[in-house]
Amino acid sequence: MQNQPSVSELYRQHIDTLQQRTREAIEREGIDGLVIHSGQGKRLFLDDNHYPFKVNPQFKAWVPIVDNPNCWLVVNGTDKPTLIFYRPVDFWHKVPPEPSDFWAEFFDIKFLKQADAVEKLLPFDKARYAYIGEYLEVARALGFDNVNPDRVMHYLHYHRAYKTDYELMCMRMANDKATAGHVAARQAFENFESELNIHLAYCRAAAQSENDLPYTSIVALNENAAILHYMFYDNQAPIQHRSFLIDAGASYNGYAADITRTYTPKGTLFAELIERVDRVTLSLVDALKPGTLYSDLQFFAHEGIAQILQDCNIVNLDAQAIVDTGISRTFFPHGIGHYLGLQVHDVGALVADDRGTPNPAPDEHPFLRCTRPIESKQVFTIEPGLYIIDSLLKELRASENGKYVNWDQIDVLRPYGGIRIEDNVIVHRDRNENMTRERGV
Ligand SMILES: [Mn+2]
Repeated sequence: MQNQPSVSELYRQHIDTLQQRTREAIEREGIDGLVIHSGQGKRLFLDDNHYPFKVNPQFKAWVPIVDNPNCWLVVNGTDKPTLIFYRPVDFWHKVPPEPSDFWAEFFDIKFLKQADAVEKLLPFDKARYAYIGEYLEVARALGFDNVNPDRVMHYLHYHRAYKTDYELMCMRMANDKATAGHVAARQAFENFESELNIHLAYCRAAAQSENDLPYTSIVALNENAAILHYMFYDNQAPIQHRSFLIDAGASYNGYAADITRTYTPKGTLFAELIERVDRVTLSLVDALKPGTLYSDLQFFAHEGIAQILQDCNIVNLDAQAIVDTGISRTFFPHGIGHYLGLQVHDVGALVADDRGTPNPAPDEHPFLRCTRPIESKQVFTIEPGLYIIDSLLKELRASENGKYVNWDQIDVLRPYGGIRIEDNVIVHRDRNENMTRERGV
């Protein structure tokens, strides 16, 4: 076994990669550099409270500061990047300490005491720089005319699909935390806890507060598992714990994990369905290979789900016909997965090139979130599902194809809601690394 490179060494290479991407992006745009804004606090309407701060992903791509608004980066791909670090005198809020982490040595750090005094720390010739951030009125007031230019954004987003070794390390750490949460959540389900208590058990084991998590966890018992984005935590335990779907992640240095599991006691048809969907997930992970189109996995997934619907007598057709008639889409109505990284649904996935030429999802699978060929250094989720969604089934029942469905089986399955099983996978040149399974979840 070779010695593992240190975090500092991995980060040095990461910064080198970002510098090189910046050089290319600003050359294409014909400018001298980028000014990247971490963001600002956002106040609630008619209130003096703030929403939780969510940092600009273009900012956290450079530096793992996710909790400090009013910071700025000035980068040109050649000079050492400048970090303008906000440290107000403030007895109301926590003031971040002076940076001393592994990343600090890679920046020229300037301190900013007052958010609105940043102008004199920014480059003088604003016309030669582009502002990258959310606050367009702030950019204009500071004198930036070039704001989030398409050419730059397309270039950066496209190349962000190729993760650096530092980023892969961060994503493994995020999977460490999330899988610890999943183990605890499963235990809480087996202890017949409420959705809220399961959620709290998850946060405690992942050692993250709700604001640290990369997205709102889905913690769904019984029928609620059929609601794809169920974001409610019932504080009453149900009378019966038939099934449990949890879609929950964790963050590390700004990088996300995004994992889903579904559980039920052994011995039922639903338990068999979970086992079968799990096999579909694993076979799709095996199909992730450099050179394959990610969209092909969407078709493989429908074949797999259709086979289950046939084998378990849910639909009285053969698997190919279940796909061809579109019936499989009633049971699996979402995309097979997405890029994962600084954002849970990471960017740059629906384009043909680094100019941003659109390459949208096919008409029959509008929710597919990636149409690029699979390449090494990319990180994907794989998340097939099988759900009993009444609104979609109602349409199916009223259609020509309604006669093929075994509605008695639907009635048996309805109280269990649905199934989704989602892994996080790094594609290497010669193998896949299933970060989630390797952690025993
Ligand atoms: Mn996902």
